[in-house]
Amino acid sequence: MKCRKCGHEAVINMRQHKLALCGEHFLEWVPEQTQRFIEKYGMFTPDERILVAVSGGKDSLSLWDVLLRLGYKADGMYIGLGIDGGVDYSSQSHEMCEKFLANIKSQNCIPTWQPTLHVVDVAQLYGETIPDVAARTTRGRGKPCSVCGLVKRHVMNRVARDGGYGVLVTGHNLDDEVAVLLGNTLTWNAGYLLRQAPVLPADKPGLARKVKPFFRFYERETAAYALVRGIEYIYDECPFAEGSTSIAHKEILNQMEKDSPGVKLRFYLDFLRAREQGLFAQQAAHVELSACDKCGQPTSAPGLCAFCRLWEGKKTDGVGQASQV
Ligand code: Q46
Ligand code: ZN
Ligand code: ZN
Repeated sequence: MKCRKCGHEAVINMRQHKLALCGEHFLEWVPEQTQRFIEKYGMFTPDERILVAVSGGKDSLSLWDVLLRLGYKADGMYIGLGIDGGVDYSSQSHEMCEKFLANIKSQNCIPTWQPTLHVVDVAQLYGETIPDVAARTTRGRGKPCSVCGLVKRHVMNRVARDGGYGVLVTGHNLDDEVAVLLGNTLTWNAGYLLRQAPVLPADKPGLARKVKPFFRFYERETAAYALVRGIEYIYDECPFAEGSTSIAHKEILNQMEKDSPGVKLRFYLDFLRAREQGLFAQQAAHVELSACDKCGQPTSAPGLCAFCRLWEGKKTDGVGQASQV
């Protein structure tokens, strides 16, 4: 397979675009496309300070790399979840983020910005690791993912607000988005479908807008970018991801993609179109958010938000203090 631009050996063939590219041209193509998506979906402007949630994985580190190379004022945020899983998962992923930062700074390839990495250690700040909180609460029964998602959302909002960032950026790729879309469609969860988008406006004044600049890239493309660019990342998935429905959905969708290249991208873009045309307009009218009595973040329940309720339980159980919340 030859590169469409220069005729050299291609490193990737993207069947859904009928496009094969060599390493050099692929490293140009990914930032170009990212910039196109940023503009097309009105994600952010070069003046805004951007907070990128990095996990040490290929998607988020590649995204931070691309945004910095494009000249955006992008800082990173790493959340230490305290997950070991026999592979020292959290410490390793933290190390990858630090390595990435040191590396990119030393390469002198960032036009203007001096990026920093914010590190939030959940156990240090709130007194317990994610698996510990999960084991103690009904929400975490069985798997810690629900608690983990809740804590990550809260911490991300908090760091963005405290740091004065207008935009919070995550590395979700098309495979992630389509797997969630399939799950939400199978249950026709209109509330979740309404909240699934590449750009989510801030829920409340002072909170950050949430955007996903890589949402149109297939996972194999972000992996290829990291590889060709020489970005070291953690290969292991979080040990709790094993056996999840979203992984099962990804496999089914990949099978469909094999038979019909582009089906994943079309599924997602057609959903966005339907959403824009008002498919969930009725649900939108019914969502009302108020500020949590304790932390001030938006919540659909009156009184305390779900995050603060997690640590309330801890207090009544007498396990420790949640005073830093
Ligand atoms: S980190 Fe957290 Fe994921 Fe691990 S515990 Fe589940 S939600 S799988 S993205
Ligand atoms: Zn080429
Ligand atoms: Zn709260």
